[in-house]
Amino acid sequence: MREGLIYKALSGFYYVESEGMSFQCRARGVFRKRGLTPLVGDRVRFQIENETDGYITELLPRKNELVRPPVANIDQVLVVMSAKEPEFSLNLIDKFLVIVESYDITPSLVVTKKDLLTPDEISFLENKLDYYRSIGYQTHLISNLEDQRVMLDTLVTGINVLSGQSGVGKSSLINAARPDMNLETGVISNALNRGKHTTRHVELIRNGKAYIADTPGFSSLEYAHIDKYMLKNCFPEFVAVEQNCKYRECLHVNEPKCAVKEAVGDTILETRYDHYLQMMNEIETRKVRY
Ligand SMILES: Nc1nc2c(ncn2[C@@H]2O[C@H](COP(=O)(O)OP(=O)(O)OP(=O)(O)O)[C@@H](O)[C@H]2O)c(=O)[nH]1
Ligand SMILES: [Mg+2]
Ligand SMILES: [Zn+2]
Repeated sequence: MREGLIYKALSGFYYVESEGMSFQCRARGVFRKRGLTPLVGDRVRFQIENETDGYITELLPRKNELVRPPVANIDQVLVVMSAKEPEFSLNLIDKFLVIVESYDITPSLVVTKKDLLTPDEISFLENKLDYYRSIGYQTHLISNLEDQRVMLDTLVTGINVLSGQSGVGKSSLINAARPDMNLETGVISNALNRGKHTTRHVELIRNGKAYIADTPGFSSLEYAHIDKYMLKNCFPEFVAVEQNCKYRECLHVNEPKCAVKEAVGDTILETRYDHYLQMMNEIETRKVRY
């Protein structure tokens, strides 16, 4: 019996890396019966049939997993957003950060396509990004190959997931690190100003001690697992001041003497608070789905 890491899942096959070799594996039916699906990032035990094929017999315990993109055992999520094309959105950034925080995974923020901005736009954006730095997120505004390489120094040992809309430049970033991989990158359609979902499967690519997961761009964000008490804990700058709220269970919405509300516009960025209220509202009004 061997142990290995699933680095790619495609068309019912799991590609497992073990001791420098790659095996194309199927999962045994027992997984389906138990409702378990192996994910990219899973450590597994497998039985080999020959030099290239095998079947997975056991999933080793996961430390975490994301639904979208489907990856297990994540050490860092790089939330990738473009400065332009597709349009920059603080709203999407905040939603993304909340989702990653809700799984107790470290997020950091990468804004691409700096080269498409004027100097004024750059300083406006840097100013916003400084706020995210001040609340503890590693944040990079990058453009060309050189920036991309510098950014890759921030990868942590283990599994780093690139996550963001289609067309923001996730695969381009990996190509900067591993030109030999020659991942397919897409063009932005002019009419819609967004990507065309060039990447269609999740794949881990090794860069030294780090793995980077290239993922398809998402088209919707899933936060059905987040309730309003979890939500407020996903804003680190709220957590930092909430001991000064009058009520211990303060949700920072209508309560009097709320330290979070008092800090909005001062030390807390208004858009962050607006997006918090918006997500809170979506959580409170969401329908129970069967
Ligand atoms: N101007 C500019 N274009 C970039 C930059 N990074 C990526 N691009 C371009 O943006 C387009 C989309 O890049 P991809 O790397 O395919 O984007 P992706 O995030 O992998 O998209 P999906 O696979 O569809 O999720 C390509 O035409 C890239 O050449 C950048 O820093 N500046
Ligand atoms: Mg891609
Ligand atoms: Zn409060």
